[in-house]
Amino acid sequence: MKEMLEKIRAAAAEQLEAVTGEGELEALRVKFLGKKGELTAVLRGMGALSAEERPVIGALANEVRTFIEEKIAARSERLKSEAVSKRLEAERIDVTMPGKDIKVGSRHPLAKVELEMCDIFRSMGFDIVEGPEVETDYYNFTALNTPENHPARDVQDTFYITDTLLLRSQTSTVQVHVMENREPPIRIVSPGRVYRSDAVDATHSPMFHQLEGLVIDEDITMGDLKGILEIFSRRMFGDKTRVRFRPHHFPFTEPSAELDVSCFVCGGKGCRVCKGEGWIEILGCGMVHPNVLGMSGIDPEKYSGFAFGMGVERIAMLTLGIDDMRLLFENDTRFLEQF
Ligand code: 2NM
Repeated sequence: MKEMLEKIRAAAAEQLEAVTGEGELEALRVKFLGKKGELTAVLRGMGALSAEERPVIGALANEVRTFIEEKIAARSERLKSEAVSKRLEAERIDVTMPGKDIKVGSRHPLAKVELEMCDIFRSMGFDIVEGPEVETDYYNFTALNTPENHPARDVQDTFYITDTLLLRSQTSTVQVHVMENREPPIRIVSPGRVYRSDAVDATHSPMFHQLEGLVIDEDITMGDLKGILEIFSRRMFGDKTRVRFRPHHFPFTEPSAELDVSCFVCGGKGCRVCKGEGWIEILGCGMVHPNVLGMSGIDPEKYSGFAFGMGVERIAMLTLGIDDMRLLFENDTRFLEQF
């Protein structure tokens, strides 16, 4: 029996040394120390021993049990610390490595130009008012003195949703709502998206942005219109900018005009940007038609006003120095990053 116990001790020592995981370790514990284990089997046979042999073998059996228990505990400790070292190695962080290049977003150049335009008007006491992009034909056309047979009403030009619902083709719709709901004095600009049934090319897009302005009070004259738009032009295009008003026609204003600014690239001598003209057209404007005031509940005998409208993309293209509107909509970050 002594021999058997020594054999168990040797076998346990050898097999425990070869263990590679907690599962295998537990299996060996059961094999050697469990109820049906090898050591228990030997102890069961002790009844057949003589009274002299029994305490000697008993003591040896206990010694072997303690030996195996300690081996198992030591092996378990080593397995645990090996697992920790392995994990530390796998999750090692080299704090001297260069950091990742994190891309930080920024405002779109078109949004920057729109904000700059709004800021100029805000500084002159204008409120910024926004409104719905889906409108009725009343707000987009009728209330703006645009006759039933006017070409702008055509499905060729305007996106209709139903017979009477459409995607606004100008932001003056917002100004009609304001005229209906506020008493003069009114001083507002309305920036926003507008929609026209145009094919995409370098200067057209079915969706673009406008900024329209409206001032209504007693005794507002064409002189007020000219003053405000001249100040705007100087702030937007530079102190040396000169302005020129050319007669024009819009259904919603009378008289109407277009505004040219002297070329801010060549100063008026003629260059590629102004196409040799020395002047660049930037907006349409005029004195609000008495019919427009009247339809929205403002007494044209008591009040007068001026209005203007311009394309944000056009102003952005001029000030950013680009000649294709599509660059503003493609969102190629290599282009956008330049601004
Ligand atoms: C333009 C040109 C001229 C305009 C008119 C109005 C309103 F609502 F008061 F009648 N808002 N904007 C207007 C006038 C717009 O865009 C080229």
